[in-house]
Amino acid sequence: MKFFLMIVALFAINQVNVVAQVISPTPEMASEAAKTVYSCPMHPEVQSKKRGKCPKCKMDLVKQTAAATPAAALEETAVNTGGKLRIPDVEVLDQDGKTHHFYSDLVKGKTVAINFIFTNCTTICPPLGATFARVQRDLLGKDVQFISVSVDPLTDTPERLKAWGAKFKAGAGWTFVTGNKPEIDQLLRALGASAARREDHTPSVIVGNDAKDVWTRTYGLARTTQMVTLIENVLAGKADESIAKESTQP
Ligand SMILES: [Cu+2]
Repeated sequence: MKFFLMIVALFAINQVNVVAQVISPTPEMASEAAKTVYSCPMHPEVQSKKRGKCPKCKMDLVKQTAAATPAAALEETAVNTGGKLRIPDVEVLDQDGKTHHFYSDLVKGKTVAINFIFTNCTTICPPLGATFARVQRDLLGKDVQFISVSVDPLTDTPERLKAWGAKFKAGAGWTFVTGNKPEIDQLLRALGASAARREDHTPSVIVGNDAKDVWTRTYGLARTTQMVTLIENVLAGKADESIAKESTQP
């Protein structure tokens, strides 16, 4: 672990040096840099003035803007609503083109795992989909619903989402959600998953038991067994924060 951190640190230092050699900062750039904060999407407490990786989960730190602080946004949402995540009941379309109200039809009274994808993504979405598929198979017979919300509703038609799900052999109980952009944007904001660019979307997964009002968030690229354990705990009404955090440790 220490060795790994050293490598990360050396890599970070090296990158900074390269940047410093290429561009000599102007005063404006320096003041811009001073204002810029990079933070981990999963661990908002991890903040840095430089690009790099989160020491807790190794995710790339992302530049913090009002629109791109998913974990912080979720916390804010939870605090604003007295600890309860307020999930909008917007109209959405599933992969068969059927209309649903997001909260009342897909979430209310259920245990759900929600991730955020777009079908043209060539980076984290394929592994996010593959992980969901493995978790769904491991939880076969358990009352858990899987939901993938498109962060690119203008491109992701129901047909595209259906084809994308088929690649992962998505089973019954896995709903792919798209819809009109304003509604989907509202949904993404409420779930703390909006990003200025679709490429910057969060790899986090929201796991919740609506009946027992237990909600947590985990890293969508965590090991399958860790996500399975977390979902089983949430299904049982246990929100063990340490489980969510552990799942991001190396
Ligand atoms: Cu992606």
